[in-house]
Amino acid sequence: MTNKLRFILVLAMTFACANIAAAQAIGFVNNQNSNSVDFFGAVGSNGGILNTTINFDTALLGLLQSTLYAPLGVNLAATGIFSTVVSGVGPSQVGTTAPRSFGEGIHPESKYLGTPGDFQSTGCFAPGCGGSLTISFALPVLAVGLFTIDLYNPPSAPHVVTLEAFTGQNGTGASLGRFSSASFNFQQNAMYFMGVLSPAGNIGSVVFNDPNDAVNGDVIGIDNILFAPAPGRMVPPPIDVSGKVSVTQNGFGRNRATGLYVATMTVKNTSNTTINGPIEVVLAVLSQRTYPTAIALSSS
Ligand SMILES: [Ca+2]
Ligand SMILES: [Ca+2]
Repeated sequence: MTNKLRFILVLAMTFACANIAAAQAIGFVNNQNSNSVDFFGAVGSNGGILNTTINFDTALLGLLQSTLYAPLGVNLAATGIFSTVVSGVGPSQVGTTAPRSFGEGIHPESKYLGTPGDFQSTGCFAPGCGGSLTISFALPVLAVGLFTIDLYNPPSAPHVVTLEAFTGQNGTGASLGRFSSASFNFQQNAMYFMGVLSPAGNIGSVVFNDPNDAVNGDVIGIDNILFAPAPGRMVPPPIDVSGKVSVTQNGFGRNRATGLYVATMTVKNTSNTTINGPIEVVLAVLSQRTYPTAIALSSS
């Protein structure tokens, strides 16, 4: 077989952003009535655009599917009470201890993450009444936030929940900051927002943690996860660097075991400048009978 392939090479350039320092992130937890408003403003002033589509309203009731929002580049890993999608206004627990807050309003009836059990009057004291929700992103993001429902956290009987951001996925890498809930009683069913923003746009995941409240039996829900992709992490369009490289290829040889014709192509940087990856090689003008079935890449 003669070489009937013609190669056009396109290399994608990426901006030098591999060494972003783990700068401290900013928390939005202290203004119990307007955290989300502050968060919206900060996202905008940092050039971000919020994605507000994660509201669980298209989810099936029951066990949360971790890949439900995979098309958005979001993975959800839940434990305890946040493993379940339920429907309603919230846990509706009773308790009038001051200081009370309506937060950012009463949660409208809809699907959310929470326990399917009814603990309105009795409380829920078992270890499984707490839980965690780890939100990971395929590409690092600028900011993440969520609404809690029915949190009972007065100073006299604290049930502190936290939101911590990390540079890596699944709560790995460097911590960018850990933020605790405000000391108010948000029962019944008031929404309280907790958010975190990293100006470096390097949040790989956030971990929301609800320790079991064995004293008060408080249970909460989670709804409406908001996030903003990092503007600096948007993938730049590919740049044609064919003129900076040489392309050589040996002739096709037939592998008797597989019956496939195999060739090796070498791409060499012949310029005096560095070419940053990722690298794409585009094969063009393939004949109808000559096309690659598999391509393996290596570099040296
Ligand atoms: Ca919802
Ligand atoms: Ca509660």
